[in-house]
Amino acid sequence: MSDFPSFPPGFEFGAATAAYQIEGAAQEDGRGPSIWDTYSHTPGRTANGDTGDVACDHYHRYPEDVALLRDLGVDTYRFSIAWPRVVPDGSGPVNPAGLDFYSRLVDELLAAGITPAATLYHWDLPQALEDRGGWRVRETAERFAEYAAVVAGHLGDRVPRWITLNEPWCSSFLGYSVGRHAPGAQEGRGALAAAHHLLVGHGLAVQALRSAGAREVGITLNVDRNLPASGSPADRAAVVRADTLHNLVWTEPILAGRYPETEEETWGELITGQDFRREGDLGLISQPLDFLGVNFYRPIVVADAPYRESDPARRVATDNRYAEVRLEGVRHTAMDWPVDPGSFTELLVGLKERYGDALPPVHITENGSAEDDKADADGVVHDHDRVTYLRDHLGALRAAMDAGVDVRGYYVWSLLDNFEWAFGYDRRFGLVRVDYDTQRRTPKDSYHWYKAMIAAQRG
Ligand code: GBH
Repeated sequence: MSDFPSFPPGFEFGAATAAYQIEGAAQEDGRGPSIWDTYSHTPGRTANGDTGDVACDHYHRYPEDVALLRDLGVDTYRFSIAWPRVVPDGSGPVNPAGLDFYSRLVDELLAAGITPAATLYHWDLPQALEDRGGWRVRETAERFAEYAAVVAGHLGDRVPRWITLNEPWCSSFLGYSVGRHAPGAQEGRGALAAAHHLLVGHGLAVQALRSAGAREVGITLNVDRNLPASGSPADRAAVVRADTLHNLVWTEPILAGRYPETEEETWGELITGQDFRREGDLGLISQPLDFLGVNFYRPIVVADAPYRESDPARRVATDNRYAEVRLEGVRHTAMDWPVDPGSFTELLVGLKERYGDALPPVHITENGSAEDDKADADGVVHDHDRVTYLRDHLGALRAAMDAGVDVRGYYVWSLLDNFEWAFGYDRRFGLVRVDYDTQRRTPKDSYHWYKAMIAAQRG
């Protein structure tokens, strides 16, 4: 079919999910509580009070889900491991039943000819660690490395690809500054300390994974494409602050071994005189990676704006004197996110221009769209808009590769409709429809399209 973009031999196609969004079984087999259990069970935090208690019941239905992946024809599947299943209290005893679940999942994938790619942390911090300060304190990074060593020791011979953290921006800034993700804090220096300790945790986990013989190690970032609302110097300066907050805080230490030179103009006194950074941290954080995982959904248009909070003592770390502006003239998804595939190309080319040979090969670890799916009585969904989104973003990815960016693979978000964090079950990203009353899975048109696209590559 001529409207399929064509990719070089060896390019990998996959699908992605995350533990808390699909597993359910929140209290089974010794799993401890995570910050997302606490947060979602707190009234007013999630849409409709939705929680991940049951989610897609993947914990019990994983063989059916792996069968869907096999039929889809993917090369690889990205899932995440729930830290509180493996180490229920965040430190101390390991829970063999938790490890066993992931061991069975990995064996099921391998038997289906699918390469497992495991994320160690997709936001579900053991609550016991949050009670001791969470990512605000360095101890959490140390506990994370211990957990990484346990998991890698158990699965390292069967899982070739490891991702330390998923979108640490969300863990630090949405969790400790915006407050729209667990643990729901709204802080200034606490969020900046969390960002730093996530970076340290990443570095320590890379060491633990390497010692256990892990083959490919990387991290997944939600690098943003920030566009100025106008050509004015004020709006351009706002873009610099947005880039610092969203991107440079991660990419500079990880890829260039330095802190962003624009951090003072972005955070002022929140970042000056901080005491959470230690000698040697940058070396730890900037260890070479085998790949960079990039999640891309949409561009963000920013305009200069005043501080939201006039009292400097009460400013949070995301109060950076800019506002998001609606991008006009393009379609918006059910998340109200603008659809602009060209931004995907520009983001990747921009990363290559900035970091050159220091940019490792890239895997797109998430891309997809939430749409206002209408299911018929049989659960069938004709999600034309999602197909168009995927086709255009794969085309944009191909364009970035043509422009010299070394991209090795693409994971669609997501295999299944699932728990979309603060939006609960109201937003559907799946290629497969989930009926949450019956847990029936029904492939959508986008599933059939993705399957045909993958098959066409092998022509
Ligand atoms: C990714 O986050 C996640 O890795 C994945 O788990 C998620 O399901 C997927 O994308 C789709 O969202 O309006 O303040 O509540 C992408 C970044 C972070 C974007 C949370 C939406 C909501 C912020 N997402 N954000 S808020």
